[in-house]
Amino acid sequence: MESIKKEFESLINNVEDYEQLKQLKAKFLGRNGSVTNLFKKMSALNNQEKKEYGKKINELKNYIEDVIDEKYLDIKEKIRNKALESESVDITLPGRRKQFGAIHPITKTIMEIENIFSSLGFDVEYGPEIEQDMYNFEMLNIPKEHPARDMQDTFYIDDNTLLRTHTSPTQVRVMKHKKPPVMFISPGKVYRRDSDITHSTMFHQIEGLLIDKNIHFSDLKGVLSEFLQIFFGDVAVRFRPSYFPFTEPSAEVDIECIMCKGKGCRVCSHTGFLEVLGCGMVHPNVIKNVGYEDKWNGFAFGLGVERFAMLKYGIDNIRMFFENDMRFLDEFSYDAGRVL
Ligand code: 2NL
Repeated sequence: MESIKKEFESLINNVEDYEQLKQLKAKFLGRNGSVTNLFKKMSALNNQEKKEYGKKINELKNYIEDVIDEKYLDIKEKIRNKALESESVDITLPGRRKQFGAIHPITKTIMEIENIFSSLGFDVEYGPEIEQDMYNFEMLNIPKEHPARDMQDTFYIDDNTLLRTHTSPTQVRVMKHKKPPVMFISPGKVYRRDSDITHSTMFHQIEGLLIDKNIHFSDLKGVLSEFLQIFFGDVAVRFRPSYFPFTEPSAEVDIECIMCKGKGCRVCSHTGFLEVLGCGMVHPNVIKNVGYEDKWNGFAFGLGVERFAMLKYGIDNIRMFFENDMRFLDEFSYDAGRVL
């Protein structure tokens, strides 16, 4: 028994994993194990000897079992420590946060502008992007030889069909089927054969139209000044004479430069003002073309959504809107103002 115990003690020290431990257990306690074989020898002994001898073997057996159990726990802990070391977690890393969706800055700007005009009593109307020459040009008093009608400036599908170059055709369509008075804006995509850092072949426009009786240029000034001050904050607004075939008189509207507050900078070409809108009193020919009686009159205006979004959010390249770089779009997400 002494030599079995010594042998066991020297072998157990070299055991490193479960497999070796299992083999060692079989060698001593298994069906043909050295301790098990000691029990088999007991049949040759008398009762008194059996009692003493049996007690001693049991003690040896219990001792071996205890040491094996301890070794088992020892191996288990070693495996766990090794895993903790190799699979360690860097608790200084920030947690994974939920990704929030974002409204595209162009959509966001359209929604803001729609909200302002809704609050002033305007409806919102949409129309097709593929238009007829009739609605896009003819009804709007744009003469046949006007450069905008040229193949160089407009995407034609056939002689009479084209991608709309402004949202005015939607306004013509509404006037054709709705009796006056009307007041609404029409947002949407428009297309022109032009592209550089400030022009894209597809861009977004919002046009507005108000037709009633005895409408004056002062009504136009009041509505547009109010709108611009709600959208950009409390800025100075100025109206300059201009020309459009579909309005008479026509004007362009400038706001005080929001980058330099009117002092003069690169953005406003050192003029202190930014051009943001085109507008005017609807030309009598347009009133006649849609079938309205000449007692009706009103005003109209048009603006480029990309330009409004660039000025409001300080974006200097129009292509940012169409590249869909997640780092850019994420700036407009619900989560963009997060505090880490
Ligand atoms: C600009 C100029 C403008 C209009 C659009 C309009 C529509 C109808 C009748 C008369 Cl149906 N006018 N729209 C009028 C003046 C200017 O847009 O610079 N847009 C970016």
